[in-house]
Formats: sequence, structure tokens, C-alpha cells
Amino acid sequence: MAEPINVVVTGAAGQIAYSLLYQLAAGSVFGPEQPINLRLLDIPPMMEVLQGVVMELDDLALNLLREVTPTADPAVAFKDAAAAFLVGAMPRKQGMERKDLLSANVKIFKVQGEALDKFARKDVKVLVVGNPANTNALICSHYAPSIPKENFTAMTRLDQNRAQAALAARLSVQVDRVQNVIIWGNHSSTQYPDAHHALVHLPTGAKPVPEAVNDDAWLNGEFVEKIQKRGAAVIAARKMSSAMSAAKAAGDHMRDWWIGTRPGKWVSMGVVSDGSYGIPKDIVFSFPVTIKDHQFKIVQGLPINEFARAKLNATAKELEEERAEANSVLEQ
Ligand code: NAX
Repeated sequence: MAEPINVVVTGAAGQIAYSLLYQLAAGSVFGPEQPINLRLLDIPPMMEVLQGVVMELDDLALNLLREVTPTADPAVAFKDAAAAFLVGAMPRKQGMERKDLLSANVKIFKVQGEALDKFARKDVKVLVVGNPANTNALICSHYAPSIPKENFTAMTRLDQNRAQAALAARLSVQVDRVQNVIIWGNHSSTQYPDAHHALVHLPTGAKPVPEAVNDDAWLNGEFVEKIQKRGAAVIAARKMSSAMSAAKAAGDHMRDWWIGTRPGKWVSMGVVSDGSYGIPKDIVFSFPVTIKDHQFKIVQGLPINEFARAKLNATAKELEEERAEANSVLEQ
């Protein structure tokens, strides 16, 4: 069996981590042959709660899980990390402006970027889940200059999974029959869930989703809005934000990054833009990617119609604004 790798989860006492940790310990992300040491980071007031989580991890009695280290010190958490799930973030409180939230969170991701830079492996794979995820990933990467920018990604996989499930329901097929739906842009309500390049596998063969749905008004209207607002709908019903599905998506994202995508399949990830599709460089933008040997490649050459262009521009603009706000906080 392989040597254990160090896997960091921040916000480890929170609700997403609670669902994520079992997946990691059970081998459903890094594979059944890869033992792991878990480094669990949270803030000092949460250390008692975190002890309870550690007890439960012990009680799972799983072979793959070797050491478990609860800590409030980023230097301890990120030491020799091979993979990091940056879930911990300040939640939005009542009366808090988007700007206040961004301001609190970019400071957290600056500190964690610096700690990754100093203590983690140079090939560490970082997945940012904590919101605003795209801009947090950008800031984190900025403060970890010794680690390649490609090693910092933001999660839009939950949006992708939501979109895939919604299309499968509409077409009355199992969810794995739908592939290559894309989430472009920011993990926010400006994201563009795009089914125009997706395929559905029907008993009669593969068909483009727009042809199978045969209702562009739905695909460009209700479908897009449903995915953009799904997070809010879950909060309204559950009185808490998505956690089980967010944890599953985080596992999906990291597993594909670690193990690779299957031939012909794309997944969406927030990655530092290289200018593909005319998106400004130096923002973390969700693109369709394929992954091989731990390296992702942005899928190239997809036709972008006028409708899609406007959507891509709007979400890119929001990310440029977030970057400007983040920079102004960090310069203070
Ligand atoms: P919880 O509030 O349950 O947990 C967050 C945890 O982070 C808490 O235990 C808190 O003490 C900890 N924390 C705060 N500051 C920290 C720091 N500096 N270092 C380490 N830990 C710290 O939130 P949860 O529901 O788990 O959500 C976590 C984050 O995921 C939130 O920012 C949320 O907005 C974001 N989400 C992102 C999604 C995505 O698709 N990218 C979807 C789900 C979720 O909304």
C-alpha cells in the first residue's frame, strides 16, 4: 500500500466538513489504496466541537485513515499537505453586506495562502469551497507564489451536479446519462449553467441535449435560473445552506483532479483564467476541463453564441469587481 498523504480540511468543525470527512476516510476520493492523514483546521473556539469530530473519525474504524490532527494553527495543518479542501470561511450574518463578507474572507485566504506557501508540498492541490470561492482561490494563490497557479481551484462542481440532475429529471433519464453540462464563471448567481454542448445517452444513441429537450426558452430561461438560485432554495427550505451535496461535490472535484476524467467527459472547475474564450486573465473563472496525470486542460473551441457571450461577460465582470474589492481590502 502507498505511503499516507496529508490531506487538510479547513472549517473542519462545520457542516460541509462533517459530510466530507467520511468520504475522505473511506477512500472514495483518493482511492481505496491511498491511506491518508487528516489535518483538521478550525478556529480556537471550535476546538471542543472538533474533538467530537475526531472521536467520530476514530469510531469509523477505517484502515485508510491513519493520523488525525485537529488544530487551530495553519502551520501545523498545512505541513507537507498533498491536498487541501479550504472549506472554512466566515458565514454571512444578518445585515452583513456582500462587501463585508468578502473583506472578512479574503483575509482568511491570505493567511492560508501564506501558510500553504511556507509549509505545503509544492504540488499541493487546493480546492476552495468557502465563499466567495473563486476570489478566495485567487487571493490564496497570490499569497502562495512558490506554488503553481494551476494548483488552486474553486468549486463549481455542486452547480454542475445540480445542472446535470435537473437535465436528467427533465429528460426522464438516469443522471449518469447526461454529460458535459458546463458551469461558466463565478460560483454566484451570475454563473452561466450551459447545456448547449451537453449530451444525453438515450436507448437510441447519444443526442445533443438541446435537441432532446427541444425547448430553447426553457434551457435559456427556467433552467439557468433554477441552477443559479438552487443554493438559496435549499437555504429557504432547510434553514441551512447545502452541506451534504456540497461535500459530495467537493469529493467529486478532488477525485477527478486526482484520478482524471473519463475519455470524452468534461467537468467544470474554477481555475485561473489563461484568456480562453476571451475571459480576462487573472481571475478564477469556471471553465469546462479535462484532467489527465493531475493536470487539467481547458476544453477549447466550443462555439459561443451571442446569448452565451453576454452571460460569460457578465459573470467575468463580477469576478473583476470582486478582485478589485479584495485588492482594496488587502492593501489597507
Ligand atoms: P459552517 O459555518 O457550518 O462551517 C464553517 C466552519 O469554518 C466553522 O466551523 C468555522 O469555525 C470555520 N472557520 C471559520 N473561519 C475559519 C478559519 N479562519 N480557519 C479555519 N476554519 C474557519 O459552514 P459550511 O456550511 O460548512 O460552509 C462552509 C463554506 O462553504 C461557506 O463559506 C459556504 O458559503 C461555502 N459553500 C460553498 C459552496 C460552493 O459550491 N463553492 C456550496 C456550499 C456552501 O454554501
